Amino acid sequence: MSRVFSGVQPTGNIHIGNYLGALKQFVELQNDHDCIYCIVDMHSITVPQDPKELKKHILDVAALYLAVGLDPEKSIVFVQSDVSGHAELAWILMCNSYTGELSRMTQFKQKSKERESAPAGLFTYPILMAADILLYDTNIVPVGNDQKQHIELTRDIAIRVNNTYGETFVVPDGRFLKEGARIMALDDPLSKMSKSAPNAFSRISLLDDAAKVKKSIMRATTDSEGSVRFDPENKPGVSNLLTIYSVFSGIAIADLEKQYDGQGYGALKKDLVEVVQQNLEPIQKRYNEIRNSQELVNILRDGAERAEIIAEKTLARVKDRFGLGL
Ligand code: ATP
Ligand code: LTN
Repeated sequence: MSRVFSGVQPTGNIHIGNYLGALKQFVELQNDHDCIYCIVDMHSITVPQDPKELKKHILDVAALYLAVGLDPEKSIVFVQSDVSGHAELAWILMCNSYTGELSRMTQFKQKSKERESAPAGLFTYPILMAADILLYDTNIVPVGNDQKQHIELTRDIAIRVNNTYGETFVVPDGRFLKEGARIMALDDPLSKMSKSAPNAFSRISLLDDAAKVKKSIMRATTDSEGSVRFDPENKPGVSNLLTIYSVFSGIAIADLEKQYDGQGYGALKKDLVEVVQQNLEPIQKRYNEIRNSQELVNILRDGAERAEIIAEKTLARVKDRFGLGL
């Protein structure tokens, strides 16, 4: 069975972009793949975090993983910092990566632009991500489109090490969805929906109540044309709403265009509010059941133990290839 690995940062509540672009795939893959899903807390400290909030968000994301349908019987679910091999392998990979290739990463350019001086960890972030993936001999990495460049870099590093030190790493492939891989911000359909954007109405979090969902969608930026048509270039706002509608409801975009032909954006938005609320309801119910349970902690502990066994094997192989240790 091929191995799947992916991660989400505990930097805030998961939004429908994370869900439609990544988590929905996680759940689909667990039936016929060997899946490992991680809460990448060490990635989140590449920008300052409040320690209390971070601890809380780790459990929030873990509970959401389970609430959207990840089954600990089928998938390994764990917290990155519980398995020290991630940091260890990252160092080895760092010594086999170049500052030039890291400077080209658009996420680094964007995130470092926002601050006066950038932490070194923000620069080496993609290498820790490569370590996460390569540590588990991963074949497939389900992620949103924004991670394409990081996956390419991971592949480059794996191929480079294999060429220099002999077959060491499995070279992974990214898995990107056709629809949902890039959900845009509701207030600015030219930027991706993001956990960290200051305007809370720019996103819908999986834990938002009905009133917040309604307000965010009814306020969403559209255009002045008034016709419901999928055209991301000229009508990014309406196209984004159609994508969200389609992925949540399973109705093809072309059918939605027909259904709302001749109606204004009001009708589309009103129905979308309902579709989103209906989808979030069971997720929130399960989340509330599990969030404060001992079961959640036990699942993460057990996940870390299982992950560590695989990680240690890979690390031993890597150290041997590099001539490290006794
Ligand atoms: P931030 O929003 O704070 O920049 P993030 O949500 O991009 O953070 P992660 O939590 O690590 O960062 O992302 C988890 C997964 O969700 C990744 O696979 C990422 O590609 C995907 N993802 C993030 N934003 C979107 C989006 N707007 N549309 C689709 N997928 C997304
Ligand atoms: N960089 C990713 C999160 C992430 C990840 C990973 C995804 C860290 N390590 C390994 C897939 C595999 C992000 O910001 N979305």
